[in-house]
Amino acid sequence: RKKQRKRKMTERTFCMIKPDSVKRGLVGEIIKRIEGAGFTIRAAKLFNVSQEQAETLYQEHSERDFYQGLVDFAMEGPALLLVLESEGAVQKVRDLIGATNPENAESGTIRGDLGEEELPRNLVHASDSIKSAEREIPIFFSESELV
Ligand code: FUP
Repeated sequence: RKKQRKRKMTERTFCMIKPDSVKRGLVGEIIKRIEGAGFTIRAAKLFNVSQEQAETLYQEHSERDFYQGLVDFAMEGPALLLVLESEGAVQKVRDLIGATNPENAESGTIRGDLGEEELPRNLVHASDSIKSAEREIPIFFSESELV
């Protein structure tokens, strides 16, 4: 039935409130937007990302000229790591965050409203697919850390 086809699946996605956000004191504002959009927080920890974790997270970009800067940035200070759950969570959190480059991100989005610096300093990371979420969550969380 039409109604059933339209129903979105409950999904989990990985989200990282990056070191620039933590340094700028934007954690509360960003969490407020995440909760306001209806996500359930399944895991959260303030964490110093290791080199191995940063390299693994961004492995798809390893041949790009911005890769080293991106890895260094992920490690430059604590980040708030999250597992978020909602119907259609992967797309929903990406809509909330906005375009990769804050300069191009629409107002109303986290990057559009709060982004003030140049790439890679774009405040938040979120998985781009369910497959990515399933790969990224275990880089940072063990099963027992998910509530
Ligand atoms: P997004 O999924 O929106 O985070 O963007 P991408 O997967 O395309 O890029 C991952 C990260 O690489 C971005 F968060 C920032 C960084 N990046 C740069 O530093 N320079 C670029 O030209 C593109 C991406």
